[in-house]
Amino acid sequence: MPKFDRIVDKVIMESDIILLVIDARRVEGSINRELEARVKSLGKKMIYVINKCDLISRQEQSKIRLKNSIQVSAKEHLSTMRLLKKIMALGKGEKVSVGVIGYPNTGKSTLINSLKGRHSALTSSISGFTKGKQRVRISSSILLIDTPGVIPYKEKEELDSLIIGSTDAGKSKDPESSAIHLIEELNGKVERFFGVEKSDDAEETLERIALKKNIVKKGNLADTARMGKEIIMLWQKGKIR
Ligand SMILES: Nc1nc2c(ncn2[C@@H]2O[C@H](COP(=O)(O)OP(=O)(O)OP(=O)(O)O)[C@@H](O)[C@H]2O)c(=O)[nH]1
Ligand SMILES: [Mg+2]
Repeated sequence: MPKFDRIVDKVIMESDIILLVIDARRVEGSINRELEARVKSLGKKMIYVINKCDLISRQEQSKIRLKNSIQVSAKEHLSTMRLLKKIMALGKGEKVSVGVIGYPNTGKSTLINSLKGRHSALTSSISGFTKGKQRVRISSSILLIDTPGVIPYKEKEELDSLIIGSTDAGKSKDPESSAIHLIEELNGKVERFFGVEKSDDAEETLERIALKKNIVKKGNLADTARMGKEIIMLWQKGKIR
């Protein structure tokens, strides 16, 4: 039995083409390998849709190497028509069902709306928003199927999951260490956002940011847990980029 939702598994089985939606800010970390393996084992055609490209620089975009992928921004309608053409080419003019799968909050519903051109799949910045599958016909030959996001199940994926927003900042188990990792990984972006100097010690950076923003607890000590949550939230909302 696959380790993910039955609804998603059913959608994979009934689809001719799968769009695996991933987050451009964390390509490797937002590909669910179980899901990928399942699609491959069923011999389905798959396109990796690297979404939220508006949140990364052109230079970062050019560094991404992934076979059968396309970089888009569902929100800003960048390259979504190219994706549509790709789907039509794979479908060879026949009627096709296209399953849209991926982690929560990667933008599956937004992508469907963008492809349709009219709002018909509900979206939200809160992960886990889409509950059941939803079918959206976008043309006489293409039927898109929206799915609930597949929840990451491994603990080591907690940081990935926070970074792509599959786990809400508020639900982070350890916002302090996650924020510290995030500061390290983003290599200066957080420091730039808050206007503090970059240092090799991300823990200290987090403290300095908290003090600067006056996020303190008793005794005027930096409240790094609260500040950590705030940083993760700003990242999830695309404010820090
Ligand atoms: N910046 C940016 N934000 C995006 C893009 N696509 C989606 N979003 C945002 O990401 C959040 C999640 O979008 P949804 O479309 O609801 O994501 P989903 O994958 O359907 O999420 P679940 O239904 O919870 O699994 C929303 O706040 C969207 O506005 C994009 O291309 N760029
Ligand atoms: Mg959704």
